[in-house]
Amino acid sequence: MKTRSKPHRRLRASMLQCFNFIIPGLLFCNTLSAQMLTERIKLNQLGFYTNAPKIAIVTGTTSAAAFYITTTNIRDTLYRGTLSEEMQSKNSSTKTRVADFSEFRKKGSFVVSVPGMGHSYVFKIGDKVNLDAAVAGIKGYYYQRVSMPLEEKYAGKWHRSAGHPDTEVFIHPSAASNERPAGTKISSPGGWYDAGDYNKYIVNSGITMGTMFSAYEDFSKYFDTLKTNIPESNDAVPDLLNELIYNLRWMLTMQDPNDGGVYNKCTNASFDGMVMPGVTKAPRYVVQKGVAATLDLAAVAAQASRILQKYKKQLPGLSDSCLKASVRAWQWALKNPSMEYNQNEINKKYQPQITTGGYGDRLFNDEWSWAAAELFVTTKDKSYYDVYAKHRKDSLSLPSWAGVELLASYTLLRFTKTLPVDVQKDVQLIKQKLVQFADRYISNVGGNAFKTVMGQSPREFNWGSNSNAANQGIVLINAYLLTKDKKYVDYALTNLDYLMGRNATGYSFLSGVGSKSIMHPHHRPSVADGVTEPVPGLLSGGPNPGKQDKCEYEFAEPETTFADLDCSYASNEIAINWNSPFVYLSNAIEALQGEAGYSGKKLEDRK
Ligand code: 9MR
Ligand code: 9MR
Repeated sequence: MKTRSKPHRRLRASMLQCFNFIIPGLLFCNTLSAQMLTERIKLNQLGFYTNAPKIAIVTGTTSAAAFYITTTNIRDTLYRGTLSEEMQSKNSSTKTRVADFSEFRKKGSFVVSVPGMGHSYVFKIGDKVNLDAAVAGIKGYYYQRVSMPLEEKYAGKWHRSAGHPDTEVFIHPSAASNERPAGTKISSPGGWYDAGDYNKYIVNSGITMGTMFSAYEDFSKYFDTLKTNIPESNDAVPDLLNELIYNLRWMLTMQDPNDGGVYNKCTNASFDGMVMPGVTKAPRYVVQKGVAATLDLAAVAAQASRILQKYKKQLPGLSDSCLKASVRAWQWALKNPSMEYNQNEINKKYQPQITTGGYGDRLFNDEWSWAAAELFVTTKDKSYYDVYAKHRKDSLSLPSWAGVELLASYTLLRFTKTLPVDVQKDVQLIKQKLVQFADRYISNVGGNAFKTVMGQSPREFNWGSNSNAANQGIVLINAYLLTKDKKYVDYALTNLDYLMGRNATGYSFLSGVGSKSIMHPHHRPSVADGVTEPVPGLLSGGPNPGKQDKCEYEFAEPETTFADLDCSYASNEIAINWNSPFVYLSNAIEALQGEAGYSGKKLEDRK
């Protein structure tokens, strides 16, 4: 059916609702319900690009066969579509019908209306529809900055004083060395708070920085002009890089200059209460060094060094110091290859007990391969490649804080053309694997009740499940960059749609963005600042049937175990390693909307 855009051909939406019902007495009721907002229609609450696939998911059983796209006052029907057959979700008892209106290409603001059910939130069709989310996701990091006040002109109503200064941080007994005995102090200011808590963890900073530096390397032209209203916005360095440099400088302070090893974290002994940052004056510690932390810093600093070469004038010495730090970290790891950060073991030996996040990774192959790949691409020293090849696995897996090998693959693929010929051949195999990895995700969408890549298996719903959705999107974007096949962009977009509302919970998981976004994240400033709205631009962890926080949940199935409650750190905390793939995905989609364009065909017809 064609779009009815000419005014004289428009039908009254209310009449259309009623045509579906034979009994005239129902006419009035149905008109009313059509005018009521329903949360049963899940969609990207921001909207859709004009030429992109457009899908809303109607949840629950309905006798309606059709849906309508109407003006926001529900008066004028501009499009009529047929709802799909009912589908049963694999990840909960939710039943769905798909409303696919991809062929509707009118710009403006609309709602989806289903007879007998009501209408959706207002959404837009046009250009740059996800830009607010993309920019907010980057700005989220500014709000996480540790040792500086957030001024009102950048932070709006979430302005606050500086948090932890971290200029006097104790060497914990687990971290003691000859040059730095237990109880002596170092300075380790700046960086971002990890999450809803007030500690700073190198392992989690590793994947976070790598993901966003990769976003920059893949879309540098786009980021070079993107502004996020931060204190550095008027200098000659792109805002995204300035934000990353804020955390990078902190990471560098976590390296022991005496031996190149890197402390696992800068932390309180135990979690602060739900108060504003810096209110408690509990002592801060750096704890034992570890291979994961040290190799993560090696990887990040090698990548930073390569990127910041362009800014030697603006950032004198930084690129060079990063490379030095990276190589020294690498050498420390070679000398201490089995140094694991095991908090339980450490607590058996030393005081005070450290009970904040562990990020205790025991398997280092992926950190070796990632650090090696970054150092290889930056220095072109082939010996690093050999270490990479020795440690990499045969199959690809989605990145997580404990598994970073895919970041190595991305980097090698990004720079294939600059690599020696024999390495290029090897990298061709990685390309094949990555495209297969992406194709496998795509092949599952047809059977998914939400028509998203996310949700092909209940196992995807773990602590921080939303980062899985975003990281899958990155796999697809990389498949697009390698093949230039636009279908990968369309499928990546299904996961951005997921995060912005097309999911079983119906929430937009990014604070401050969307009609029904999370309001009560487990995030100390959002709880304690007295402002009704949570700090914006932060991605909630998402559905996690583990319920490790023992909060009260309304639902208990994999894709619905989510509570928008501040007690729920297992489903509704925010974290830097979850925001970063969101930043990559949302900004990649924005960067590609014009360049790649879309076919405008229905998603199902895109195979
Ligand atoms: O606030 C902490 C959060 O950042 C962590 O992810 C979570 C799991 O380690 O722990 C939270 O802190 C809770 C602690 O574990 C138990 N007592 C209550 C704390 C605040 O809710
Ligand atoms: O993201 C981490 C998740 O994979 C773990 O299962 C969980 C429990 O150890 O910890 C998560 O990380 C938290 C960290 O330990 C402390 N800061 C908040 C992080 C997000 O909840």
